[in-house]
Amino acid sequence: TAITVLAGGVGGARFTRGLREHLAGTDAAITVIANTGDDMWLAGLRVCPDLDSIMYTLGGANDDVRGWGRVGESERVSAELDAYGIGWPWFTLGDLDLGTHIARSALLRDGLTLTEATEQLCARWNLGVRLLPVSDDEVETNVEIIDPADGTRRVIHFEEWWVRHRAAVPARRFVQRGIEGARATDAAVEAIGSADVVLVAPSNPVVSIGTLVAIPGIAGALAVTAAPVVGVSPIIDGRAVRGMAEACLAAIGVAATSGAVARHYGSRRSGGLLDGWLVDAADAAALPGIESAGIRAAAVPLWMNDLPSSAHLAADALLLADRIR
Ligand code: GDP
Ligand code: FO1
Ligand code: CA
Repeated sequence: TAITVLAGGVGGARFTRGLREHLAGTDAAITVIANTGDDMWLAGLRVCPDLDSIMYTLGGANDDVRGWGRVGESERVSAELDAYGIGWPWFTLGDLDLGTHIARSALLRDGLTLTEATEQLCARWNLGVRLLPVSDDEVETNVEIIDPADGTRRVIHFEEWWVRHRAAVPARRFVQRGIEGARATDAAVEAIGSADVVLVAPSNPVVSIGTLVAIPGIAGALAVTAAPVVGVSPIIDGRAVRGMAEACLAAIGVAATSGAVARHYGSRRSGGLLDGWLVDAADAAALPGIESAGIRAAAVPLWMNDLPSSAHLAADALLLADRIR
């Protein structure tokens, strides 16, 4: 069986780690298509937060306490960059993490695509899954805010809104800079088309899955694939359990509930994304509303607190897909 996962950073990485665990010892092949809208050039280097969260988490090198970057990290180089006034002082590139960004930038400068560079970086980690960026083109999620200092409209990088302002400044809207001219990679389109099951990880519905699905080529591939498309809610009991999904949903006028996110994604039968949707046991009351929107739904525990709970969640997603097929 071929299983393709659409993923953002932390939620996508934890879910995929569970899926890999659940399928260990089988001949199932996992392909992960990762969001690239958070990517940026910083200090002359290409930084890809979601690809790296997945690579480090599956490689066993992620700092799971902090949630991002390398475990056992040090920050000597970033202090030097700060002293030169290079980069963003509020965005720390750790020394080990910088090794990844330097290697990636070297490969890109040699003319490799991001897909090829990612494959080469991942070869070192023995991930047991194929990791693909959704696009080789540069797409950058920006956030329109009203500057609290002077009341003017400003457009800033998503990371500035999230890491510098901690999402405390309301986002008026999200803009994917460069998306019109971008294309999904052939590899990503093919991974959706040839999949037996497509899973939408419990990732940020706006800036991770929203951006990924908006890349030209992805929605079309999802519309025609023979595989059932099953998603997992990133909202449990009205809250994003980690991260800033609530603030992102508010900006696009979607309530932070598992039912509202399902209806926002929509039923594949009526031009949307989903055939199936998992909500948490605490959200079982949302099931009828989701089903009446044309999406098969089930309530199961959605907390990915450790490897067993993540693996169990992945198994539940595959079970729902089996019931749809
Ligand atoms: P990011 O790119 O690092 O922000 O990560 P993602 O976009 O992949 O996912 C972030 C979202 O994952 C958060 O906003 C949460 O809504 C969701 N999430 C995180 N941990 C869990 C969990 O244990 N269970 C579920 N269901 N969702 C989670
Ligand atoms: N998150 C932070 O809160 N502070 C940082 O300084 C920071 C640095 C950083 C460097 C590389 C990287 O891949 C991720 C990094 N993150 C940092 C996490 C990341 O910005 C976000 O959590 C995700 O992009 C949110 O989707
Ligand atoms: Ca992200």
